[in-house]
Amino acid sequence: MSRILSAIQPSGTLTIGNYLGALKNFVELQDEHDCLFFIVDQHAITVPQDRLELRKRIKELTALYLACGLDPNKATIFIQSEVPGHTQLAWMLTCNTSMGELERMTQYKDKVQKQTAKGQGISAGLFMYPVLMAADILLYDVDFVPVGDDQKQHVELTRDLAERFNNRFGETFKVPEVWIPKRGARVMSLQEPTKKMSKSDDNPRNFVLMTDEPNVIRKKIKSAVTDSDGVIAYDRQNKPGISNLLDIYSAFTSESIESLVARYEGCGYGQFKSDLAEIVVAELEPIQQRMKELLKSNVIDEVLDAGAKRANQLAFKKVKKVEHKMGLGRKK
Ligand code: AQP
Repeated sequence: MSRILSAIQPSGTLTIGNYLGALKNFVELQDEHDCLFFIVDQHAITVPQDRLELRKRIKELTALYLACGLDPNKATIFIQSEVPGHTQLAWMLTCNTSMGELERMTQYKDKVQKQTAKGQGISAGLFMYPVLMAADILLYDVDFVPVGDDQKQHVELTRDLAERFNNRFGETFKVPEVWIPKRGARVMSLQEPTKKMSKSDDNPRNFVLMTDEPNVIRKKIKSAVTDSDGVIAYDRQNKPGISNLLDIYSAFTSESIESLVARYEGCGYGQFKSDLAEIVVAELEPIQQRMKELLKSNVIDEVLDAGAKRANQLAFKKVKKVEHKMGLGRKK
């Protein structure tokens, strides 16, 4: 059975971008693979976070994982900071990573721009983010890493670091493959469809949150930016707004883009948006209901305790192996 790992930052309430690019696929993968799904709170603090908000979001994200259908009997669900092996391995990998490799990371460059625009400084943690992510992955000998398009470059760096380490110190890490979902890999902002939908975006009209009320969802989708020619066609370059909505529709329903375009031929954007809004509401409402129930129960703590226990067992072994290979500590 192959092993799969993926994680989400509790840096805001999840958007339908995170859902379609990550969470929805996790649920399908857990039946056939040994899955580790976790919450990367140490990644979230690479940009400033409010302490109490962060705690709340970690719990809500766990509830959302479970409400979307992740089953703790099939998948290991845990919080990154409760498994010290992640930062231990990250340091050892940092010492085998060049500054140039990290400077090339697109997400780092984007985040620097965002932070600068907000008048906030750039932490060294933001720069090191991809190495911590590589440690997250390499600790567990995973076969596949399912991620949205935006994280592909980070997984490629992980592969380079693993290969370099194996060449220098002998076979230590499994080199993971990136797994990009067929649909929903890159959901774009509703108001600025040439940029990615992100949970930490300052403009709430740019995203639909997993916890948005039905009427808020309807309003956001109906006011999504399109174009003036009124033809429902897929053209990312020239019609980014409607193409993004087609992608979202297709990812929610699994209906192909070609079939949607044919079915909506001659229809206006208004009808299309209104149908899409109802599809999104119908999928999110039951998830929101389950999430509320879970947040009132003890289930979340039980799941996270069990998950941390298993993840720590796996991580400890790998950290010891890497320390040994690099000559750290004493030989016992
Ligand atoms: N717009 C997106 N479309 C498809 N997939 C996406 N993902 C993120 N945005 C989209 C996927 O969601 C998973 C979790 O991402 P993350 O929280 O670890 O970090 P991120 O990629 O930086 O996501 P955000 O929403 O943009 O967070 P912030 O705003 O905090 O930076 C990943 O698998 C990612 O590919």
